[in-house]
Amino acid sequence: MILFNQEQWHLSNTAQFKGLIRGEDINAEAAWQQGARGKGVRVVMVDDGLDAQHADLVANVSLSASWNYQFDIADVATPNDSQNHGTLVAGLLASVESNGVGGRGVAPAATLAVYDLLWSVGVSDADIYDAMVRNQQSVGVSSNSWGLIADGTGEVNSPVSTLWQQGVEEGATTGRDGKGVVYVWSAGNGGVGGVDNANFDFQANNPYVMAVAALNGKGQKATYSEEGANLWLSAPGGDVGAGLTTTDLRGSLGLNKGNDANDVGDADYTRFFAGTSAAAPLVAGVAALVLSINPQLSWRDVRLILAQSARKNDSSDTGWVQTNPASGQPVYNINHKYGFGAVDAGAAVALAKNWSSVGPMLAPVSYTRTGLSVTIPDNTGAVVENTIAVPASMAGRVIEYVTIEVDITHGYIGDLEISLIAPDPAAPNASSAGTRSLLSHVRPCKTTGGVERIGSCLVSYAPWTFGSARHLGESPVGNWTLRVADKAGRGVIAGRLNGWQLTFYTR
Ligand SMILES: [Ca+2]
Ligand SMILES: [Ca+2]
Ligand SMILES: [Ca+2]
Repeated sequence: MILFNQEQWHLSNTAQFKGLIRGEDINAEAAWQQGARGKGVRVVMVDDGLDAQHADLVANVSLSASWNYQFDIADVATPNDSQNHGTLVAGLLASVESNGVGGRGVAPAATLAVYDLLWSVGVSDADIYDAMVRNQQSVGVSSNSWGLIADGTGEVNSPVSTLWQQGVEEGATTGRDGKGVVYVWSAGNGGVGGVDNANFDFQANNPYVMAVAALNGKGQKATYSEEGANLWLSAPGGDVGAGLTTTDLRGSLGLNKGNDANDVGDADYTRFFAGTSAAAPLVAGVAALVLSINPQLSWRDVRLILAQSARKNDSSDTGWVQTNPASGQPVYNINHKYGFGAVDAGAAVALAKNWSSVGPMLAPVSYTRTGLSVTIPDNTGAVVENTIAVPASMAGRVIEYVTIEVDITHGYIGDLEISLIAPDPAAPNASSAGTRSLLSHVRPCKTTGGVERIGSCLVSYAPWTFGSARHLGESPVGNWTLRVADKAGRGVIAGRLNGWQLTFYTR
């Protein structure tokens, strides 16, 4: 038997491989030392099946709590060679510790269920909804390393059905006896060359999920990881040459077929899992640790704890700024590459122990501008601005998330830079120092094969809803400014801002 604890750098980075920097990990040991193991917490992973009899998983897997959407039975699909993803994710979440084999999951005593949705034949929108709400009274954390939108095109694609959105809202609102299911989502792997943005994905930018970006072994953005104002957290996701070590389909199936001298010697494991698919379950595991220490926490408490306890990784990066907190609220470090920073299990568990649950979420409040018809000149340097004044009657509210729906007609949206500027509480009549959310960046739109294609960006933002985590803890009161600029000459045609809507999710 071979133990891989020592090489799981995402848990404890001792610079055990070339190119790693000591300490760039999730600080798992500090959480475990406080007694947090994930015990009593059910974590559901929505994925493509699982090698449920794997020696390092079997003790934590609940088949009766799982669901196979192909056959509609409480079971897990028997994986084949093209369905190895779930087994990789599962090991990061909840590999059994101290069992003499393999490695450890972040939450090594959590109960693990898999909703076998991906690649299943005959999956419907109703199944996708079901995967968000099934057994919602018993599910603590829902770990999602998948998406309905292809990564890496720079396009936006509106959902054809709203059932998925209904599912996460319902699970967060009524799940777990009203405390809510904690939804964790991979931010996306389309970040190479700055093409994709996590905000071009209606799942990763939904108010009821936490989007997770990926770090390399130096604590910096993995090459593929997507940036976005909607990012909540970051976690190790590995990169070329330094993947994460986890369970693999046994024997010659999966990533490790037993014939790669660079992989681990036991073909039931691999050291080459990388992606935001790997980062998301690490955060889901930390959420399970937090809930095992304090089961009364709501989904919003967990999010606030993870944000406040996150570590400012890659601290010399110029993208770090601080929020302008409402009265009595903490200051958060934020970065479009990292959200609130690298998840810190030890700090999160410590904070969770004495956390006072925040009050209920108030009904979202929207402000809308319609019928604007403002011309966006083509690549002239001009910036179009429009402002929404949020009245003092909103004083006392504390922002937890903001969505921004824009209605923009344009010939090539890859040319557009779109930002939201929050009020500056120190200077109510000037917006220059308010927190900025970059919603859309200038990029080439591509085919899923990576070929630049003007036609891919012909779908206007008409409408498109962006999300921002970056105003957490701020007050909504004051002038919010939308800035739109066409900053490149592709597509030639001038565009038009028709309207926009700002929605505040607050307590
Ligand atoms: Ca083990
Ligand atoms: Ca294998
Ligand atoms: Ca243009």
